[in-house]
Amino acid sequence: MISCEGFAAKHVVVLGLGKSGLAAARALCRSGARVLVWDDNEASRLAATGEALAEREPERINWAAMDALVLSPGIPHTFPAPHPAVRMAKDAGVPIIGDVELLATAGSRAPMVAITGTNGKSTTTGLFGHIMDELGRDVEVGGNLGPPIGEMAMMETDGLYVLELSSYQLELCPSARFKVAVLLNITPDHIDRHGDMRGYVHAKKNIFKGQGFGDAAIIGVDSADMRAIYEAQKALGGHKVLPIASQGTAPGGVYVQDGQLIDDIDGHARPIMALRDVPNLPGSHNAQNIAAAYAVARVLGGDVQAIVEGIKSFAGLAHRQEVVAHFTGVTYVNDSKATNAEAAAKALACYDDIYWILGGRPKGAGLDGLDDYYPRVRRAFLIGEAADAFAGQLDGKVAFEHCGDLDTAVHAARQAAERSDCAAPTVLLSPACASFDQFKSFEHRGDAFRALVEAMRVDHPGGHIHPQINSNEVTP
Ligand code: UMA
Repeated sequence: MISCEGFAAKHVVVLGLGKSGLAAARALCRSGARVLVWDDNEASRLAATGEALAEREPERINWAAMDALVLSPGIPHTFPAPHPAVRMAKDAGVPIIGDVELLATAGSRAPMVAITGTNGKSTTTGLFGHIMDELGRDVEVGGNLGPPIGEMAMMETDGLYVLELSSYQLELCPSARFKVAVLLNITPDHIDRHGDMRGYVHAKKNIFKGQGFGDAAIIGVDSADMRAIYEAQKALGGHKVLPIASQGTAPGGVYVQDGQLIDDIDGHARPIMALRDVPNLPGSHNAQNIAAAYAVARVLGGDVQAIVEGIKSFAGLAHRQEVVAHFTGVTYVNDSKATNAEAAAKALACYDDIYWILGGRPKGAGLDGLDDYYPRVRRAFLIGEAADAFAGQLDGKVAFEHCGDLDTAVHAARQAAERSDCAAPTVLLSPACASFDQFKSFEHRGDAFRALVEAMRVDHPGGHIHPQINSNEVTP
């Protein structure tokens, strides 16, 4: 657990008792801070009763006597409206920080690598953490994915913190200085929390804020907007700035061309590996993640061959195009994390002859933008609240059937796939929907898919079940 000695004997309010807040409160208490906690949700407060944390409603706190407010990432401090406690803290001049600031001020001399971006940050973080692990580096991987910051261990100079950071977290860590900061891409997301796209981009760019001589910024340049961010960072001088690209070249950086990963960091473009040798990270979206993780490992002095071995041995992340099993000629893929059409598109692009399980609680524009992938889909199996709407969108384009629930859909998809004359059919759970109509979370839905597939496979002992990837661990 991180030590927050700088907060010893300080009065700190922790708002939000979810994953991040609870871990922060525990770390602060252990470091001798005088901690008051609050959560607006009674159930969350009840869940924390065994923790012996002093609860106090924000209205009853003497804010003038407080030294900091530690805000959970999910709690708004600007848009759409600041939480009342934030207003009270601001009026009293109390600094508002997040858990990343606790790590940044913890006094560990282990460098921090931070990874952000709208898409791919979890995979890049997991992959890079795995590479470092394979290279024998002492790593702590966590943040927005995996263990919360407060639960991370204190490390010495030879350790390395590998942090996936959200735009929310990047707004509340004013002292953080990242040895390597990665910004993969930015497309509209979380606009409600940042006011507009400018606010979102501004939050993301905080990742570079504390950097100076000896640090490196690695920036995806696949779009004009991202290229502009790259050029602006380069113009600042001081830190090293490297481009990465999954489409087109990136002189002085790392890029993917004709399926090959190219390293041009030293100005001598050389092919490093074929991406087809990384079966657990399929698709062009993963090309950028691989380029980024490779670039960070190289910047930190990793041996090229060892990095390549690390990339090849990465098992992937749970619920993201996770190969669950292969039997009777059918491959089963769990992509439960795909909660919208954009995410589902990435999986649909990777396989031919797809038996597609989709549906759940619909989001935004439903299946808009997926038409190009329909020739790959042999049949769709609809579940959950979105079934009728999706049937309307698929009508005349893809054969489909209403299955109601996941259990029925998995069995129907299996039967259809096994009876097909396709050489390598894939049963793909990529729902393009939230899970909350039938499951607690996308993890719960993905686990249910795995359990159903494993149960079916009992009749086919010749097949292969891939070991489950632990969703709480980022490094496998
Ligand atoms: N709460 C209040 N008042 C409010 C709002 C929330 O008291 O007005 C309380 C809730 O009752 C709840 C707690 O705050 O008990 C939840 O806090 P939180 O939403 O920050 O959730 P945590 O469980 O602490 O999880 C957070 C991140 N959540 C968000 O950013 C929304 C987790 O990222 C992260 O894994 C975790 O900290 C550990 O660092 C999740 C996420 O969805 C995966 N992230 C977004 C994303 O990836 O797009 C950014």
